[in-house]
Amino acid sequence: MKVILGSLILTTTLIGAGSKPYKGKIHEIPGKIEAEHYDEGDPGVAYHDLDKKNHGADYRGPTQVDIEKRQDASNGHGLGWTREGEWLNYTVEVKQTGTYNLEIPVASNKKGGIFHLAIDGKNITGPIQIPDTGGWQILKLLKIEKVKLTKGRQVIRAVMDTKGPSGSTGDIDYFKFEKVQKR
Ligand SMILES: [Ca+2]
Ligand SMILES: [Ca+2]
Repeated sequence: MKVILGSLILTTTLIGAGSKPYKGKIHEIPGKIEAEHYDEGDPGVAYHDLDKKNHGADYRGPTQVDIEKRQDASNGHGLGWTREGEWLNYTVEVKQTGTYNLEIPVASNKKGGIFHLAIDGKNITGPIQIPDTGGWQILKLLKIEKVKLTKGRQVIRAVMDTKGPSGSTGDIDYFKFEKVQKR
């Protein structure tokens, strides 16, 4: 029992440790988080990328994550070449505890895979399936409703769970959180 407890404590300590906000700027929620603005830090700390070759644009200098330059994307860039098992951290400041709706533009040639967002290892969105959007160059907006968030600074992790017939999880432009207003 002690061994199991020990490893649980270790896991909790490691999540988010050493993962630092991109350019020192914490993402604010409500707000838009560019997928290409994942945290700074070493591989295995701020992100995990499986592609040996660094695909795409030289947007952030030395990083293994594959960032694609695309004119139709917000900030002119998005994540590309996402693989099953990859993940990225985003340090955020949630301004208000409550329920949020989430918008995520994605692209996939053939059906993509499933991903989710997590905080401290807890899945906050449930499985998000990336559909066939009609091609890698066609972004479609996914809407995820009723994501519960607690006020404060925390690390959101985007986790690529599976790949689809496309061979990838899918291209991701940004994550936009909007607070659900009570009526
Ligand atoms: Ca990759
Ligand atoms: Ca983007």
